[in-house]
Amino acid sequence: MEKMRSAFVAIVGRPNVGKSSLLNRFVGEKVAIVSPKPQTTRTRITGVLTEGETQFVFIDTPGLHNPKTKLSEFMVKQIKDSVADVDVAVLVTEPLGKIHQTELDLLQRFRDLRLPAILAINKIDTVAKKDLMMEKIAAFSQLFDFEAVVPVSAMTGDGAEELLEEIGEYAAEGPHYFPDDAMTDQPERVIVAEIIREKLLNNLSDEIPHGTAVTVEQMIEREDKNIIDIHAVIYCEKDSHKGIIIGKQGAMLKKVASQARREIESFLDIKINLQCWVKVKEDWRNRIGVIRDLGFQDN
Ligand SMILES: Nc1nc2c(ncn2[C@@H]2O[C@H](COP(=O)(O)OP(=O)(O)OP(=O)(O)O)[C@@H](O)[C@H]2O)c(=O)[nH]1
Ligand SMILES: [Mg+2]
Repeated sequence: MEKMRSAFVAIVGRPNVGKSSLLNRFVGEKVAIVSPKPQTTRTRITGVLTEGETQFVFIDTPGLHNPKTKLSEFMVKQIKDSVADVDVAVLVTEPLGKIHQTELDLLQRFRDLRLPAILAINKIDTVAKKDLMMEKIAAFSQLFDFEAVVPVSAMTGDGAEELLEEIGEYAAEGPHYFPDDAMTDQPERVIVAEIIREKLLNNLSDEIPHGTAVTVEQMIEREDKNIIDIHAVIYCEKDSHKGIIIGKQGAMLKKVASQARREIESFLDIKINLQCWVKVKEDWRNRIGVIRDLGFQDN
């Protein structure tokens, strides 16, 4: 019999570079929400892929940024902790643009931990001319001795196999820590809440969705019917935000809820009845007690 192997992999990088999209691409299912807005991911999200004897355990992280609230301090700590105990890190970056201070900070972290790192240049579907991308690769390679540099597109899947192969080099002999058919360690309730938050990010402008948190208070399957009643609460920071989230005659909330319902139904593979309430918790992102209550805890 072949030996069992596993690889723990931290996916890190700046906000919005496509870390969660890559995770979803590897796992083959949407286990992390994705949006065009930076700072979408707030916690460490584990995605699991088992291929033959090798189990990959990916840890998706919030994008590294300069924290401005207690919530973002928590997010930044999640990133630092996530690289502490893995076999390899994947630093995700975009093909163009300069190298940012936060990326230099991550490289320093890899050095401190003597952690092997692979550079993934994501979104290559967006660049027609590859020479500027080559410049960025050269600049990064001068700064750090990467184990490999892999151009990839989480969107089209180009390069994903190659990247996985490189990551597989760091699999160590050892048991599989998750069942072979597992895709994530997140409870269903959390995924449901995240799907609702994704629809808020996609439908509302700038600051408002960043100040929202979603919790699922109730998720109960009816005895007689194939239907689940879900009660969710959307927290926001101000009364004025509450008005915008609800919208004219409830139009915005209806839109968000119906988009979320469709996706939750296909995720759970059952009909659902989704009720969303909007509540205000002033300045919650700066209140430690509140962010703990909302499930942001160190584990
Ligand atoms: N064109 C293109 N867009 C991509 C690709 N990968 C991700 N995106 C888009 O980039 C945006 C950000 O993607 P995410 O996966 O949420 O990025 P992230 O790094 O997880 O972001 P944070 O969680 O905020 O740190 C979304 O609009 C994605 O659809 C890609 O390969 N090509
Ligand atoms: Mg993300």
